[in-house]
Amino acid sequence: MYAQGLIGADGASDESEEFLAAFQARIDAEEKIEPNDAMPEGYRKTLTRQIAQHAHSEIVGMLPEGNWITRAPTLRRKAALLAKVQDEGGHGLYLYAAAETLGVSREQMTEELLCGKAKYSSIFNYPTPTWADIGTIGWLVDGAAIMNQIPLCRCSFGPYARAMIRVCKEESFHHRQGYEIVMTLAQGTPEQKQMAQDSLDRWWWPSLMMFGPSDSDSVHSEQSMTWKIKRFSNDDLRQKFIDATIPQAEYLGLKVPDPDMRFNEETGHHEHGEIDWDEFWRVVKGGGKMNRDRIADRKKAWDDGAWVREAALAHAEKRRARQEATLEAAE
Ligand code: BYC
Repeated sequence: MYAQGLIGADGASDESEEFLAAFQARIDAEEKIEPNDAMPEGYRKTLTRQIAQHAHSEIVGMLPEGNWITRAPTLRRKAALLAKVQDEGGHGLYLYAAAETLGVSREQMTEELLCGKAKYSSIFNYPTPTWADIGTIGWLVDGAAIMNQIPLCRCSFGPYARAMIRVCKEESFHHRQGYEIVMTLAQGTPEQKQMAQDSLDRWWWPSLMMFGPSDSDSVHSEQSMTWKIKRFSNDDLRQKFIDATIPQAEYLGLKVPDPDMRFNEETGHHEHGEIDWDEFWRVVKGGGKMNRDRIADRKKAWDDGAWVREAALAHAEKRRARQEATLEAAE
């Protein structure tokens, strides 16, 4: 009767019924689980998977926008974009640190990303051909991220929940700066407005796909919700995002590229047309326009940064040796 809450995410568990029931009771009582607490192996694995994927997404998510830092139209835009991309790097680092508390090393996660084995959000495999894409990413991608991540501030695993509080505050600034870019374009010349519309056309469906497969195809949702890692299903969050975003598009005088989108007076929700799940899975499996470039760019950044890591290690070693020598001299 309780079984789906007791089995590890890998479908197997060595833990006793009593242990698993006591763990679930802590979750049900809204207690936070901390790194040194006993936890089912499935819980540890699910969180390691999700947090690592989330960290990779933040790190790869720097690339589509980083591309525009040198081409931002004004100094003000450039400063804001630079700060946003740095924030994303910071989010990646908190999240790698949160995943490390579960026993996986940063080196392992980095290695997996660089050899193309790790998953990261499908959204970052699309190109950013115009400046409007920087606005649209802030408006839609960060908007979707906030919808998905606010509930993660109440995740049952303490380090993840705490990291998400700061992440969400920063995402909310990103969302506003993106919306303001799109608003400026939408209220500008006809060409600028068209640029904003074209960008919305490109990013609308990929943004809906960010929330993951529909509930019927989401393999992890049920267990993750029982463990209070996730608080809402993929479809529920997608719906909340659509309901919040359609009025924003209307205010801008832009139209989402979905001929079937309609407002249902009875339910109070905007109903969307069919999502192209074949495209989603193609991108998730590495077939997106930018998958290969993203990993190649990350690898180049990693290789180019080798001297910084080596210098930091050499400096730490020098300090340690100096401290040891001082201690020995004092003895
Ligand atoms: N892209 O059973 P499901 C950001 C995979 S960062 C790729 O529903 P789950 C931002 C899923 O991993 C954005 N893969 O899984 C950064 C699973 O595969 P595996 C990222 C996806 O975990 C910079 C399989 O499909 N946000 O926002 O219960 C700038 C079955 O899915 C995707 C986070 O990571 C996808 N879109 O639910 C701006 C938030 N969706 O592992 C913004 C935290 C699903 O079995 N993560 N898959 O091989 C989550 O909330 C959940 O992991 C998801 C998926 C809702 C994404």
